[in-house]
Amino acid sequence: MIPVITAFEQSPDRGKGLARDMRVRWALEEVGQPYEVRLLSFQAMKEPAHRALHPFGQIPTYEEGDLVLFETGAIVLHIAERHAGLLPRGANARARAIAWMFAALNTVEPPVLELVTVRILEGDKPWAGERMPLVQDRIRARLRDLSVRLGDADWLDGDFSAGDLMMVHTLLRLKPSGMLDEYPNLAAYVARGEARPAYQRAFAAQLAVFTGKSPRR
Ligand code: GTB
Repeated sequence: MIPVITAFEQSPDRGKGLARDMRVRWALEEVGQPYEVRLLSFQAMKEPAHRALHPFGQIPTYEEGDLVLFETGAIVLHIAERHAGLLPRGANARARAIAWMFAALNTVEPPVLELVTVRILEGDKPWAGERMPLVQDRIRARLRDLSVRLGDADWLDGDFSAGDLMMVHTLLRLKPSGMLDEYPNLAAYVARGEARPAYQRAFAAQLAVFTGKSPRR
């Protein structure tokens, strides 16, 4: 059964791979599972037909036969549990890889999203200039700890896993800020993720939505 995911018809990032369908595309590419994409306008995302799949009217969703999923953490975990390649075989190592997925989503991503909020949604508020350094400090605290834990390893816990996939994609959102470069091992970690052939294929596919040119496979 070929899964169908949803993505932005017109991504605000203009194909930079920052929208979260990229995580699902990347996971599917890592495990070699072909997929189809249904593109949605902002209006269609809020209509009842899509809200039946995603209660918050967002992308991405994942449909596979009778199964409908939303939330990238749940979707990537589902893919990783059903295919080889994104979770270790050993029970303890597997649990630790899943813990890194949660760490990306629950511990690292919230302050990263605050940066976007203060820049874009609150940028015109008189207090935005004062709030920015507070938000940046919270991000640096997470990056410092993550950098120490990663050390000179390639991936967070042994081989590349769904935990790294979620963490790399979360950190990518920081690239334009320059903050990642303050932690060279994290910048190299993200670059290693981006260099993976599966990432490259997923990136090309989402970029093609923006450029209108089909990706070369
Ligand atoms: N927790 C959910 C998950 O992980 O699946 C969050 C899903 C989500 O935030 N979806 C966003 C969405 O549908 C798209 S990815 N937004 C529309 C809405 O809420 O109405 C977030 C995103 C959007 C744009 C950029 N960008 O332009 O750089 C990056 C990331």
